[in-house]
Amino acid sequence: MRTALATLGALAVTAALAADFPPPDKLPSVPEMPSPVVMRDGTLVTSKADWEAKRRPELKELFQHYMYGAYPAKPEKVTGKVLFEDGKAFGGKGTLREVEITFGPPEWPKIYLLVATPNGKTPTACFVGPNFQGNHCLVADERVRITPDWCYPNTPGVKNNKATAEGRGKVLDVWPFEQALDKGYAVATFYSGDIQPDRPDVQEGMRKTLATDPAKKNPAETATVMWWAWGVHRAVDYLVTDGAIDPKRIAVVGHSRLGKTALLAGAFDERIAVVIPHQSGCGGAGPSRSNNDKAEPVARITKAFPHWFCANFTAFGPDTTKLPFDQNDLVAICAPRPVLMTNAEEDQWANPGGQFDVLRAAAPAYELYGVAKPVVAEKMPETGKLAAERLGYFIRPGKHAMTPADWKAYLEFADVWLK
Ligand code: GTR
Repeated sequence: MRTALATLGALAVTAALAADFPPPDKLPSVPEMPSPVVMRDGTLVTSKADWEAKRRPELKELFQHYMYGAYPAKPEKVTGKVLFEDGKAFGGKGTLREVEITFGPPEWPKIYLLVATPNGKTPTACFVGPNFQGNHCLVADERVRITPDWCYPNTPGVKNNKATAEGRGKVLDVWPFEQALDKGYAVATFYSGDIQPDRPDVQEGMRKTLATDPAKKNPAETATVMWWAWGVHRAVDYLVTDGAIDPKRIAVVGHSRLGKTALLAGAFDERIAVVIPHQSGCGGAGPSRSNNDKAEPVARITKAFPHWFCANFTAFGPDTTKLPFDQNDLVAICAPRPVLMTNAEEDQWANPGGQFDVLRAAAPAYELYGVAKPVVAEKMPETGKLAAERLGYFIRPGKHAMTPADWKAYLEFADVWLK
C-alpha cells in the first residue's frame, strides 16, 4: 500500500510541473548561466522573502522537471536499528556502529549506515555521504555487513559484480574515519547501491517502486542521482535522532557522481548545514554551459550514463543554452548554507575552472540573506590553499580521487562553518 502512495505522490508532482513547462526544444536560448535572482518571467528578485516564496521553489521545480526527475515522496516512517556497536573502535578513539534504516514496505531497499562518532565529545558535527565500495571495504571490522547488491567491478574483492569478504578493509583512505574523529567530527556513510545500483535499464533498487514501463519513459521520472540524494535524506532522517550527533551540524559530502548527489542532496534538504560536492563535474558543480574543451559535456554524460538524469535532460543534446538554469542555480538553492567545491588540477574532466564560475554566479542568492561579505573569493585560490568563504573552493595537485588531503580541506572548512 505504501508503495502505491509514494508512487502516486511522485507522479502527481511531475504532472503538475509538466503542465507548465515546454519541451526542451521549445525553450528560449540563453547563452549565459541564468541568474538565480531572475524569475522565469524576467522579474528581478530583491528580497529573501520573494526568493524563498517564489524563485527558490521555481528553481526546484525546474531542476526536477528538466534534469534530475521528480523528488520522490518522503516516507511516512523511517526507523533505525543498530546492528552492532563497538565503543572502542579506532584504538578507543571512537564508537563504530552499523545501522539498518528502514523506510518502506519490506520489499523496498534498506540503507546500511556505517557511523563513527568520537568518544567523549558528543553531540558532534557529522559528515554524511554515499560511498562507491560498500561499507565492508571501508573498515576491517568483520561485523560490517557485505552488501548482496550489484557492485562496481573495480572494487577490491568484487567478483561478477558481487562483493566478497576479500574486500574487507581494503579501501581505508577514501573515508578516513580516524582523521575526522581526531578533529572531533563524526562520519556516516552507506553504499550508494543500497538505494539504487548504478545500472541503466534495470528495474531494481528504488527505481522498482516507480513501476513504469521503461519503453514509455516519463521524461521527468526520478533518475538515479535523485534517488541517491533521496537516500542521503533518509540517512539524515536517522542521524537527527542519533543522540551522539548534533542535528544542526550535518555536512553532506560525496565524490564524482556521488558529488553530484551531494550537491543535489544539499539543495533539496535544509537540514543539511554544509554541502561539499567533491570533483562533481558535469551534472554537479560543473557548468552545463562550458567552454572548457577538456571538461565533460552534457551530451557526453547523458549518453554514457543515461540513467543518472531524466530523459528531459538528455533531450537538450549539445544545445545547453536552452537549459532554463545552470548549476549556479542549484548551488543558489542551498543559500545561505555554506558550499565547498573541492577539485584536483589533473581532473579537468570535472571542470575545476568552470566550477569556480558556477560558485561566483550563485552569489546573488546568498547576498539576499545579508550575510558577511565577501560571499565568495574574487578569483580561484592557489593550489593547496582553501578559500573558506561561505561559497568555498579548494584545488589540490593530483588526480580524480577522494583522499586524506581532500578530507583535510573538508575538515578545515567545517572548522569555520560548523564549530
Ligand atoms: C565519469 C563521469 C563523470 C564522473 C565519474 C565518476 O566517467 O564521466 O561525470 O561522475 O565518472 O563518478 O567517477
